[in-house]
Amino acid sequence: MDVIKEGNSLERLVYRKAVAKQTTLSRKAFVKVETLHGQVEEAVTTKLKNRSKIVCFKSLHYTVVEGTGKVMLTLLKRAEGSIQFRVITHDDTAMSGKDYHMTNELVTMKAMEKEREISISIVDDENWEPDKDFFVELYSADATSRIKGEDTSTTVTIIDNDNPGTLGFICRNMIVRPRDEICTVEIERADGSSGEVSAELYITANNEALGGRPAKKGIDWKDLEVPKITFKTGETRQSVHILMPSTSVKEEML
Ligand SMILES: [Ca+2]
Ligand SMILES: [Ca+2]
Repeated sequence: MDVIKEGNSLERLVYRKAVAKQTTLSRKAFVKVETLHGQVEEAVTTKLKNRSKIVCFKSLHYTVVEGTGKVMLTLLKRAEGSIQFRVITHDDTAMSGKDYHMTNELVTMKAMEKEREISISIVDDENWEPDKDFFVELYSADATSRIKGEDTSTTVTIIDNDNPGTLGFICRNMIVRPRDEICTVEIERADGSSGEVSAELYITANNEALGGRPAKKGIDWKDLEVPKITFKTGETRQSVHILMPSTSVKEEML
């Protein structure tokens, strides 16, 4: 079996599908996968009972990486002659304005035109978020009803491309001197810095700090006025200053 590694967003997407293909008993959804401009579309392989006789989507599921900026959908005309219809988006877990741009577009396909590509804009934000879906559906020109057929509705899945990283102490064991009045603790955000992240900070006594006597709150250290740290997008390092009102002997704070 090939070794499959997870890399950037598009590789991650193909990776997920490859893993799913190897683990699922049903291969219907994975018979044909095409990659184009950061999106993957699964061709319709199941025999639908009720297909549209007028116009339909070529694929019932498109998956696009958030940073691609748009998803391209292919429409197939089945009716003879010229037709007019609307392409309308609907929220599912993805919200219009926040995750993609709402579309309500009147489309005309001429008699000789059999296929049409349309695009829907995807919002590339800086926040980590789970993968989200929205629907695109084909309606009558006056927008009163959806065109009959299982293939007049398609799902678009947006794959997040942001990595919030992880927070950790740069030094896990610090020794402070008797004359120090402040203990400065450095916190690093590693392996990604997309979006705002925060963490709460608690200080607890180390029972071994003072030769067997626990360090005492209020004497050996003071709690932080704001026990929370927040990193903005792109911020990777911050310092927290802990006051030590009565440090007389060597002690460990954390
Ligand atoms: Ca992004
Ligand atoms: Ca995002």
